[in-house]
Amino acid sequence: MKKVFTSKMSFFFVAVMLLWLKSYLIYVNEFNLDIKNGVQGFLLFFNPLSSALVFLGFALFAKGRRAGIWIIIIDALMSFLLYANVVYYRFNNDYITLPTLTQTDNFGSLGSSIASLMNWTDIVYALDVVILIALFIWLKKGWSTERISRKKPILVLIIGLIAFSINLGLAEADRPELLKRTFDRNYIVKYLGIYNFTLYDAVQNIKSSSQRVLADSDDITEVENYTKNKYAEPNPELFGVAEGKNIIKIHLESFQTFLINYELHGEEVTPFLNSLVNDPEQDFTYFDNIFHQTEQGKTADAELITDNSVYGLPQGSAFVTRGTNTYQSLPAIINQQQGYTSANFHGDYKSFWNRDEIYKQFGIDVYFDASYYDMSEENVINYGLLDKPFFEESIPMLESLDKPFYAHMMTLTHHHPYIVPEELATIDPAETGDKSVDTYFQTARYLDEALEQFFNDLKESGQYEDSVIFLYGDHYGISKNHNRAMGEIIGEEITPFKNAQLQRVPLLFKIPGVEGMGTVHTYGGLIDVAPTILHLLGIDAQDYILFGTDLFSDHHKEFVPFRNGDFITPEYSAVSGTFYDNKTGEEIKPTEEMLKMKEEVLRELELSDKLLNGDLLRFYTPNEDWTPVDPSQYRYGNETGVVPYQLETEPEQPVDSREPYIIK
Ligand code: GP9
Ligand code: MN
Repeated sequence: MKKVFTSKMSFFFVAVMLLWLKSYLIYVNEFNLDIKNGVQGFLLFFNPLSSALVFLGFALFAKGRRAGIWIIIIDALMSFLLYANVVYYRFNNDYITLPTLTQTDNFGSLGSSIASLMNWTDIVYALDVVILIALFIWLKKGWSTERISRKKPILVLIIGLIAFSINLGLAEADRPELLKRTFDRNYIVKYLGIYNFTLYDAVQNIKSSSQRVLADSDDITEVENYTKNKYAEPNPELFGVAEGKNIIKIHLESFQTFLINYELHGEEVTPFLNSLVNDPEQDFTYFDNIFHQTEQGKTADAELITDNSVYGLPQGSAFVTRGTNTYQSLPAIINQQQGYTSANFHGDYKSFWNRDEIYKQFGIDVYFDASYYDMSEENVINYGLLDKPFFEESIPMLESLDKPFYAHMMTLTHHHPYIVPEELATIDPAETGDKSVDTYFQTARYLDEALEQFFNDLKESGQYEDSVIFLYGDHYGISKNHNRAMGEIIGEEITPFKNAQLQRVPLLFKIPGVEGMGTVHTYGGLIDVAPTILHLLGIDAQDYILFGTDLFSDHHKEFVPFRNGDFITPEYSAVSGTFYDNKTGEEIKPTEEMLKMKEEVLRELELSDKLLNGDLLRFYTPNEDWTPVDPSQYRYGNETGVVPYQLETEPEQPVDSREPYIIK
């Protein structure tokens, strides 16, 4: 027995078999790869083989015992990559890409999230490495010190590459242009496996950095032609109605539309938000067919999309990978056109999502990050400050801003894994047995209460009546991984069609002097926010490169691209290449027109990527009034010796002794 394994080749094959088996088991158990036919099922099983042969095969070039050590090292690294993806996937329903990896700040802050995503049973995923090490130690003396003939590793690599070619050939036959159209990472993992996906992702990223170097001023023309052609003229009745009004933009973390008017245990989950939607006296206009369109960048994508009307990138977060680009962002436009001061409020530290860098490019005047708030232990949970103290402490900061202002309040407590201290929970959890889903309703309730408190405070401080207030959900809170529990909540099976419909997020507007329009069913996305705001202020969106259109315009284009190339119109939805009738949810055969629409969606996404990857706005001048934003003019953070922003008035109750405000 021992003799069999002392052969380096046998040890190698044991390692290959174990890694192959483990990878396949993980694909099946952990990832939701949506296998549609026999070829896909076979490839899912087959794809780890070539990676195991090729990567582990390199170890065979080493001499004697070292070959064994290298096999173990490479195997451990590949296992680590695989497991890191498992943990990442459990939360994000997605795979790790190079840009998300370089965002170590973000990973670090995930803290409690990461722990809650790991199970003790995951130990089985390390068993193969343990077996290899044990085997290696057991074989210690018997291991031959000779270098095996080079022919063997070369043969192994050739076999590995042949296996890969067969794999790729079958994949391309089942899914043409798999590697060209990279909107959906799930496909690449399904067909080629996680290891090849990681390599592919690295190559893609190197390519995109070279895109900036290669881009020139001609490239912007193509984008400009597209967005100008898509532009929708303003609704004359609303154009300029909000000129000079303060704007308060409220980011509802992880808030999906299904929560509106949803009842759990016979109780409304979000009675306050429901009252804004249902009570005409509140004068809100509620859009119930808005989709989030975000990707891996999550919150950061939602911020990017709403302020710039450009899509996030298919991989990673543009906030990080395109953080030094030139932008012509809403805060800068309204500052230059109408003298608006812009401020972001958020109970997390400024470096998260690289905000402290990219906000400078957006021309955001002040960033009230965690360093301005009382972050003592009882106030903080999960990612940062609880929403109630957040809103409460924000009031004096808001009051201190030069008017008119554009204030972006970003909530945080309603964030996975949806933890709310017992004493703050005012609704019982749901009872699906899926923890994230069950407590989702409790943090949603807490957010709703925090909002009510904020609205009351705004009224008291005289900031409510005359301000534009708009609220939006940033992205989904319950991912596909929780389809079983979600099915129980919604009372129907979550099919791919239904899942797409669940990507709705609420969007609500209150515009001073304009009667609330109740519930409006226009289809749109977060991409449409910036042009809508510009037109309310009386600034024509036409001058700027914006991929969305004014939601109040009669010419608004009602197709909503998702970042992965899926899209939704009022009549039908295109999900993973299949078309569905919105009314029945049944599959339909696409008409010419639908296929054309699909091409347009892909083109729009491609142009948006081109704009960001080529940093093309550096070549664009919107009009003669435009002054490029100078990032060196901005500085954020309430640190000693730094005077980032001076409040006009002393807040009534200074927060502890940390000198949170610098008083003029
Ligand atoms: C962190 C917060 C959460 O500051 O905005 O971001 P998300 O995880 O939703 O992208
Ligand atoms: Mn978010």
